[in-house]
Amino acid sequence: MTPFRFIHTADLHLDSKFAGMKGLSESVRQHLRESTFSALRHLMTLAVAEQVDFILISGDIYDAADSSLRAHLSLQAAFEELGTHGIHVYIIHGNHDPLDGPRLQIQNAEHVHVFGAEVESYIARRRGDQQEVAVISGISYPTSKVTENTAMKFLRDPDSSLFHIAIHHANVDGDPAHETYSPCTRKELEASGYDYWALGHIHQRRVIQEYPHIVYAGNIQGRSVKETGPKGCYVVEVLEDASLHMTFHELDSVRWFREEISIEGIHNEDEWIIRVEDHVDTIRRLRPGQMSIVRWIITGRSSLHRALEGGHIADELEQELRRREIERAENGHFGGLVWTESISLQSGIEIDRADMMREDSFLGEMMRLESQAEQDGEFGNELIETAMTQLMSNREIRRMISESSEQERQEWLYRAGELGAVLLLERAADGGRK
Ligand SMILES: [Mn+2]
Repeated sequence: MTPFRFIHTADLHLDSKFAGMKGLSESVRQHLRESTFSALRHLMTLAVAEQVDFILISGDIYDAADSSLRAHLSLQAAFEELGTHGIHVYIIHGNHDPLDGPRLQIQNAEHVHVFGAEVESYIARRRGDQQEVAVISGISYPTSKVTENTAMKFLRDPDSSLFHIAIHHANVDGDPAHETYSPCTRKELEASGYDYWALGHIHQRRVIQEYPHIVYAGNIQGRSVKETGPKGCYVVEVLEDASLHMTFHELDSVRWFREEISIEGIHNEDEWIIRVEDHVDTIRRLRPGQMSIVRWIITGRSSLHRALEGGHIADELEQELRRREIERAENGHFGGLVWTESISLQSGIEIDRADMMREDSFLGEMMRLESQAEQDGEFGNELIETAMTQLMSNREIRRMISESSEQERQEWLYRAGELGAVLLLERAADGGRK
């Protein structure tokens, strides 16, 4: 087999708006809005440095169907640059940028191949000697909702000995965290005869299996606290003996973190503030050249919990931490910026939960219910639904609940349990036991 190399990337979501972010100053917001474009520039630099023969983009190039002019022009400029290096680009559109959207058409230059609404195939060549190296098949979303299993439309040519690549924007094995568009199974892809499934749609990168390779490249820039950790693309080398060598390359310029800080052993507010500040500095040292966004998750049990739960200190610290970073940004220091997305209280009072759960009391009963809900998701959902019946008449609250993740609902339950315990214990201390 003739050796060659390519980049597999997906879900660029160019010009993402980061609309849900609170408390940003104009300059920090601007910097954040730049991040998807920076990641695109990093991708281009990498393609040239790695001398790849071609790039595959597995859908959701634009964040919105009516892509901005800026997103469109950036992409055109990037592709033109690739052209000057003889690097071809193979693109499909996904649910965020379907073919029927009002966006501007990507110009079909000689080295830019945009797949249509039915499976099409191209023969890819090696850059230098123009040897044929691979057959690349792909299909774009005609509309934003594709509920049919379009993977079944990919048919490998049985007579061709070339390496076969399928580019697809799909949900393999029904990942519940993403819309089940183009649903298909790992087994179906494995049986298809293709050598490499270059997948997009799921933003968490993952090599589902090897030989044949079924791979999600993940997105190139995290877009929310649900997308933590390094984001980038794969450089894939196909060697003479048909073995594959894959290397992940970071491309993101803003990185998301969920960082746990325990209040264990801390009993006053000043100590706690110092502990949080220390964590901020740690992240800053970790990422001196880039911006980081962090959700601080306060865990553990100590007497400090009542102060955190009852007062404004967490809110005030959140604002103070943001104010400091805004000041850094005003002075032009975006490298090492550590933005506090939020401080999430998941700490608890100093109680022995196990003890309390055995108690024959209202509190004990509440703890048992909460614990049961933690273990049984369906029961938990029912509990939340019952508890929220009155609130459900509010449209905004209905929307929040329907869009919440399993993890968020678990966190609400836990918080509710802790808050209930604080209130009940206070009542007991005030009168009940006298
Ligand atoms: Mn996407």
